Amino acid sequence: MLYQRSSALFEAAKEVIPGGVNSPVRAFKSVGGTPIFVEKAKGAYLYDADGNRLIDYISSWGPMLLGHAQEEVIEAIQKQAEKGTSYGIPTALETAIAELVVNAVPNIDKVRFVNSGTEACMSAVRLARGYTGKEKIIKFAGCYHGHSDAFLIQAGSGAVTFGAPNSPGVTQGTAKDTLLARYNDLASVEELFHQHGDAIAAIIIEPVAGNMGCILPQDGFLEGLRSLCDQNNALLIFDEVMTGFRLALGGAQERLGIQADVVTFGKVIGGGLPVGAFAARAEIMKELAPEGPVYQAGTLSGNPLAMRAGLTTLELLSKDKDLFERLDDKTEKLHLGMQSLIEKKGLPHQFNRLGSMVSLHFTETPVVDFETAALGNNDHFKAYFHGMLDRGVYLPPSAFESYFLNDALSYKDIEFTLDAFEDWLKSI
Ligand code: KE4
Repeated sequence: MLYQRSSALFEAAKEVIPGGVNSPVRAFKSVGGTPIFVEKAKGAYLYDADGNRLIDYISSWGPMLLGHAQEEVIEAIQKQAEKGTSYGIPTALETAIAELVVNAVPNIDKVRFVNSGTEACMSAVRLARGYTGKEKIIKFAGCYHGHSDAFLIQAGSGAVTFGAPNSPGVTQGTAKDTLLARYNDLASVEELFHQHGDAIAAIIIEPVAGNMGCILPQDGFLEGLRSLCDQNNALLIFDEVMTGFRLALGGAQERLGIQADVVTFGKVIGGGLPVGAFAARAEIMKELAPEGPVYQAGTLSGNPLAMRAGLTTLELLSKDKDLFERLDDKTEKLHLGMQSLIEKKGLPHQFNRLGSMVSLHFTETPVVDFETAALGNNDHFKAYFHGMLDRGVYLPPSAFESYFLNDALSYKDIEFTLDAFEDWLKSI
């Protein structure tokens, strides 16, 4: 594949944007090489600056569940834009999408819209602290909840890729209120409650982790967190920025049958425009300004263009009952096809998959937490990433990311991907 124009665009970008990107993981630091620059996308395909067509397995890190430039979503955005793009004044549109979210997601009565997953998670923690009157939170090594200070304590995703789990600029004062546990290790959480019990406001967790690659909760783990929160009057926050409206219409709560107290959203809920949200029972949400004392605000929160993109997307999801089954089936075909090919090759490998989230780790050790995810052979991953990219398949440029399949992906695209994988395996 040719990348001349992307390389030139990257050089120009680096002159005026730190690292040439507006989000670190896009810079290909952990896989090496020059990041591609995209010119347009349609359905399951990206079209880069050099005219290469690439099958997209990141779907903008989750939002593009329906595929890129989905006709009804684009048309709805175009029509909404003619009415103006931002008012900073309430609209009926916000109520319409809020009603859809409240009806689709279990255990919530009210939802507040913001502009990113980071904002949603940051606000959810402030709300939990305000509601409980307690200060500490528990997060899990390798889970990523956005770049708010309280979370950049051995964060997953980009920060792990850069091998800098504690980011400079995060103060000790902040760090002391974030306690770290190990994913799938209930004893590590029990120990923290034993040490800090009455000071812990909440546990925040990705119910299915997607920032260490994809990692599933082991049997009893989430149930154990639920009872620890009940025993210690702490709130259970499900960060469903990735899993929300992806694992099921009702997200991980529906798919896994676990009740959270607060749920955060991003990605799919905005249909490709900047939207985050956090939601809970009325008795918790009433603490939020202007009803209650916990402050949270945003100029572009509930922005009509973003609300229209999100509402149209969620309406399409709600009407298409088979969509999640189709996504599950395509993801299973990709997983099992790759698995049989890599088994024949004899390369150490682990696949983790749930719904349309999947990841391949080059290790014999089952990947169940951050430590085991870090055992993956990154040289193999780099070769795999570039080998697939050169054969027209765009995977997440980090071993610590989940793939996100979208509904525009065809079975032919999956066959193409498996052929590319087989060809790469033969080349090493
Ligand atoms: P944003 O602020 O990036 O919208 O959302 C933060 C966030 C919160 N919670 C979870 C579970 C997330 O995965 C994310 C963001 N995900 C990353 C991908 N691992 C976004 C990609 C990026 O950082 O560029």
